[in-house]
Amino acid sequence: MTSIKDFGPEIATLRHMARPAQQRAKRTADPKAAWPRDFIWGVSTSSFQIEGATREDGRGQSIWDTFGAAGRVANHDTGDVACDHYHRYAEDVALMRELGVQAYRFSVAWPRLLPQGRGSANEAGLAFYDRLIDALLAAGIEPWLCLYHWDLPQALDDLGGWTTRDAAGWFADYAALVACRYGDRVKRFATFNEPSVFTLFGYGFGDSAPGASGPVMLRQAMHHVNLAHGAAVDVLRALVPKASIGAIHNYQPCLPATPADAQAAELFGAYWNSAFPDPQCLGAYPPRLADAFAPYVQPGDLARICRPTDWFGLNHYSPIYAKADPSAPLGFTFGPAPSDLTRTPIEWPIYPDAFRDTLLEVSARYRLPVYVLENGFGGHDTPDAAGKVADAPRIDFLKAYTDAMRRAIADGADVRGYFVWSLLDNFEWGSGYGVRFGLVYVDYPTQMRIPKASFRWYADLIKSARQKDGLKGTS
Ligand code: IFM
Repeated sequence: MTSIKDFGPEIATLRHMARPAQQRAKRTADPKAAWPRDFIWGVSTSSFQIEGATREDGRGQSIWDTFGAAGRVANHDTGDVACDHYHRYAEDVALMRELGVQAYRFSVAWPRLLPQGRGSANEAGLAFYDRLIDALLAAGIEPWLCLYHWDLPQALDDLGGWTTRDAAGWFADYAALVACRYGDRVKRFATFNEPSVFTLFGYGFGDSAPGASGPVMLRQAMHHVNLAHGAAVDVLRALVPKASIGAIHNYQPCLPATPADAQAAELFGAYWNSAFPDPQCLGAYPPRLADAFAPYVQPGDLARICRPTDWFGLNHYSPIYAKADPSAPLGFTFGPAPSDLTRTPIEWPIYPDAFRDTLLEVSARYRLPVYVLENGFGGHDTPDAAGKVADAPRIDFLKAYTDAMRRAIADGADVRGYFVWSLLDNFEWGSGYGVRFGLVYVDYPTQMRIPKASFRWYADLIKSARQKDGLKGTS
């Protein structure tokens, strides 16, 4: 059995985050203040969560197909159909155009391009993203392409997946294929989405695909994902002229559920917030984890990982409350949030000040322009008798979080864009289709799309922000 002690010396790397943000001064943003010039408004999705068509046109199997087929997702849901975006992408691009977004962050399904993860490419899969990218460009929407949003080809997992060092080379080859095919039209590339989430849940806690758990596999996977990131940055830089490259990290205060959980929160925070951004942007594992990772780090690795990038992608929803749990595979687990915090219907604390603090923290620590590439509200929306989805709580959430973002910008955070998660209701991983994050409601039996009230609210926000931007004149 593992405990916190297995993870190395205790060094307070995240002490600055342990002070609850509610104790800090609250200020209100000037509602008339304009957003920064050229601020980018967008929406995000991911391949497995929306595409469906998992057995069509030569796509290979991914670890999430396997996980779903094993009945490990709520309600025995699978990604087989999802939002049928593979066939309905044109309708979805039209919705984005109506919304008025300037950019769309999506991911490419590695097993659609390389059914075995390496070797022969699948022309039908490549052609799908040609169609999508061309439709976006025709609609005046900039494609932001993420290489990896968790759908590892099963064939590679059979060879050890991220726990093997070879994975970095497989990923670099896949990145080269993507760069060569789409680099004439796509300039914004992200290597990974939320590497700490898919490694912690997939190799640490064991409740996401591929369902492994234990500190050794976790650290191997984390280090190899870091190596893969560095290798892919080099490949993209070499193959795509004027590429603008980043990685997307979830980053949020990791606070102790009780005073006795302070060490657990520090350790959880080191894994959750720092294990990827620190080596990728600062060239070192956080001190709290350095000894634990030492067995996997070969000479030259940190230089291979820390490659120059152009921006920091930030996903943020709420703070984490951690508690020590010696029986958990990693010695820590999620603890209860304070009872006085309001929560979303899926029990995530609503805490906009923590978002403001995080933006300031990330901007100062990594000194890169920040793009918020996910923020949103998960609920259980249903259409009313008139067929409308009146999601006032989501609007309140988005208002509060965009207001907090504006305050962070006013206080000096270099934030350049904001993307709502998500355009559509979609496959919410282990929760299946029971949780809805979309600005657009998806009626799964008919695949009808119904823009929610929040869709109209976000369209208005973008319109007014861009009008103010236009009024400012050129910079
Ligand atoms: O749906 C996920 C997404 O895939 C990654 N970030 C968090 C979202 C909501 O849980």
